[in-house]
Amino acid sequence: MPEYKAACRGCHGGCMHILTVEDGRVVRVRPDPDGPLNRGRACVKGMSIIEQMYHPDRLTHPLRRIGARGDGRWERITWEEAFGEMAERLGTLRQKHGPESIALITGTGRHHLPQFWRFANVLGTPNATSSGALICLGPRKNAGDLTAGHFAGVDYYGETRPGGILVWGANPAISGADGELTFHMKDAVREGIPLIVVDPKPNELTRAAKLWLPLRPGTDGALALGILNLLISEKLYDRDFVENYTHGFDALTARCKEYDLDRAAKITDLDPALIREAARLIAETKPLALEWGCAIEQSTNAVQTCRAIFMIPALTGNYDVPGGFVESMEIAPTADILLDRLSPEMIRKCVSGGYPLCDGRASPKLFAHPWLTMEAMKTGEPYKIRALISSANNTLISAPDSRHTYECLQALEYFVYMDFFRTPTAELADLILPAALWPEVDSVFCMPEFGDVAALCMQKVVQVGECMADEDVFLELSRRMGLDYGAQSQREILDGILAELGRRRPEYAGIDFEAFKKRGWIAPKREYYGYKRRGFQTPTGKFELYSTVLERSGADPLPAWQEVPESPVSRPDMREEYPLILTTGSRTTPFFISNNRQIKSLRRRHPFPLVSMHPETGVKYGIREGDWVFIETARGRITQKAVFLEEMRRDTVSCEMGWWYPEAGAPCYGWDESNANILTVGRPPHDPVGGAYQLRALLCRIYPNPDCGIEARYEAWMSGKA
Ligand SMILES: Nc1nc2c(c(=O)[nH]1)N[C@H]1C(S)=C(S)[C@@H](COP(=O)(O)OP(=O)(O)OC[C@H]3O[C@@H](n4cnc5c(=O)[nH]c(N)nc54)[C@H](O)[C@@H]3O)O[C@H]1N2
Ligand SMILES: Nc1nc2c(c(=O)[nH]1)N[C@H]1C(S)=C(S)[C@@H](COP(=O)(O)OP(=O)(O)OC[C@H]3O[C@@H](n4cnc5c(=O)[nH]c(N)nc54)[C@H](O)[C@@H]3O)O[C@H]1N2
Ligand code: SF4
Ligand SMILES: [Mo]
Repeated sequence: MPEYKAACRGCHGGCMHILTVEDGRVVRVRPDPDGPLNRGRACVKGMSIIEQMYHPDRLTHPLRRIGARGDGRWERITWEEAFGEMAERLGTLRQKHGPESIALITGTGRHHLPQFWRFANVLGTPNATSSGALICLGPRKNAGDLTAGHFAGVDYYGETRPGGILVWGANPAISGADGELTFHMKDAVREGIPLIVVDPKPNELTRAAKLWLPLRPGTDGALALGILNLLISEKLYDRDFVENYTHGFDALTARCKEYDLDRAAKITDLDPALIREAARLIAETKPLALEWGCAIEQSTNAVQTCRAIFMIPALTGNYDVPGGFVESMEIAPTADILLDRLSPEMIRKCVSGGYPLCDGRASPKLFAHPWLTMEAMKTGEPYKIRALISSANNTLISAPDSRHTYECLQALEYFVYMDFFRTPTAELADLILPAALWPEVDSVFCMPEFGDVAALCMQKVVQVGECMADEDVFLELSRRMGLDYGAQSQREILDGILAELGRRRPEYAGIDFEAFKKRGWIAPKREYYGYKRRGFQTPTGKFELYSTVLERSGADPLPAWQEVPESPVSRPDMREEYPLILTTGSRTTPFFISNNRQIKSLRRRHPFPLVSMHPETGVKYGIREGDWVFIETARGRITQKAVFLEEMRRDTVSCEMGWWYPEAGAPCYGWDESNANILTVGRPPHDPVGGAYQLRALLCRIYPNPDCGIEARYEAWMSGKA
């Protein structure tokens, strides 16, 4: 039977698997022992792909709404009809109200992201957004670009092993390095590589750590500045790096002085001795790598916090050294997003909120602000957004302030939604399009942001129903709308990427996509100390502690920290009603954000959303372990099931994100029962640099939910009775 090598995208991806095909169906999937990143390993998400592909609820053809919006009534149509309708409706709006009246939304990193942005630019709208970008990776990536002209990650793949890993606001034993494979962090724990972990909640990494700093949520920036202050004042930094390769050390020194040990300890609610010990351990550990996550980005301090944390491994001499915090390799480019198609007038019209990293001032890439873009649908401010194209985004679950999202989506004139399954968000659309899963897509997969240590091949090995890859939809829609997409086919784009790869690395020249499918991947040897050869790719050519780009765009050139808008400190008036700090997120192995809840083999592993708290906190509010609990903020309430963790901070509860219940049925699927974003804030104030909003440090109260029917409904569904 034919076998194919294909890169898995059950998370952000990176494992190579071998797919066996029989009679046009994938019948077997096994991890490729030679996969350069996974080496024969896989997780349950990847291994459930056959169940996902042939699931009875999988979308396999386009659907058109026939009832009122959100009624749950749909009719099957052909792709021909779907493209005809989209071209006509979107074409009319574009002509009558301008391309900016059409917004696009996506989510976390998926194979077609470059084509998503390319389509937006070709259509001529500046209003492309994502419920990930501004609060996930964007701040870290931008912090890297602003400071070093580059992004960096842990050197898991080189010959030298890290001497220690600083894990900050991330749980890579579950989430992976930005979703790329969890195996490496688990290996590090097994090998006894020392960890320093900054996280308010205990987990397997905090338990394995040499030092654990359970700080008050939302105070990461103050801790980072406090640590920098100690590194500088105690002369624990790398003199050669500071003197020869940095810009703005004196200014940074002055700024950090504002965060002396006492102040940093007071703000973060940590023992000053622990912070001091952490600074010393960071300085002693060589090579030290940094593994950081979205927890530090989901607050109004996102970019400056990321900048401060980014400086820690660098100032201690671990930047781009073997086994340290290393630059991504830029093996191949991603598909060109044709940014030059947007006129300056259109760029000015972007619903960016005026944040320097969104409006083009501090970053070449334009980002519409997701919450403000939603708001424009409802209020018409600054102008009305009338149509939305959603590709890989369950907005109602993943965007902040879900009730607001619901109202805004209801106000749309035209809404196209593309996914593998019907979701709560899909039910609000006019047209639902069936997307292709990873074994049904051809692509060259590099993640320049995440280390980019290999170019991997995704390949279409079968066709399921009428499912189509998002990138093919964008290409065809451009053709139908008479837009110049700049390429005749997806294959042409892929061959172009491989040709550029061959120019950058001549040893791989001449490999086209057909040849690449047979190879499966390209994984060159890592190089280090790029900055010594060519300087830093910043305006000064140095590692910019003082950012000249931020200075020019009117933002604070130095890392800074401010209390978040909703915390026990900034809102003492709310304390009585909402006495606890709430953080949301905390990934789980079987699920990827809001995906996979209908995949029974995965759901069985983690049937219900869990809210973690200290046992004494539970008892104080009348809760026993295993109870369903109401979690309530000023925005609303949801319910999740209580877990007691002895080492948890007593003032903090942590709930899971991404929950909806396919078993509750269309059109609502229990979208507001356990969805963390019912509780979060999307409106301003935002992060002044990058527009991030508050998902991690909020105020809440908790109390028992004695009549919860979620478990009974689940049991009925699992046993096939519902
Ligand atoms: N409260 C709270 N909210 C959060 C977070 C948090 O920690 N707390 N995390 C945030 C983060 S980090 C992120 S990145 C965002 C993520 O937000 P999203 O990326 O919107 O995540 P999902 O909710 O999983 O929605 C993705 C949808 O896309 C579908 N999908 C997956 N792959 C494809 C594809 O290739 N094509 C198409 N057409 N569809 C596809 C999935 O089936 C799913 O329904 O959520 C954010 N929201
Ligand atoms: N299995 C699986 N893997 C995933 C995903 C998934 O849904 N499932 N999602 C992918 C995506 S889009 C992303 S962005 C990444 C996210 O992966 P991570 O960045 O690891 O995100 P989380 O697991 O949500 O949260 C990480 C840690 O932040 C802690 N935390 C909460 N609040 C704070 C705070 O204020 N400060 C600090 N320092 N820590 C805090 C939490 O307790 C948690 O342990 O994972 C990716 N990988
Ligand atoms: S870790 Fe990610 S890439 Fe690897 S098998 Fe799991 S879902 Fe697939
Ligand atoms: Mo994310």
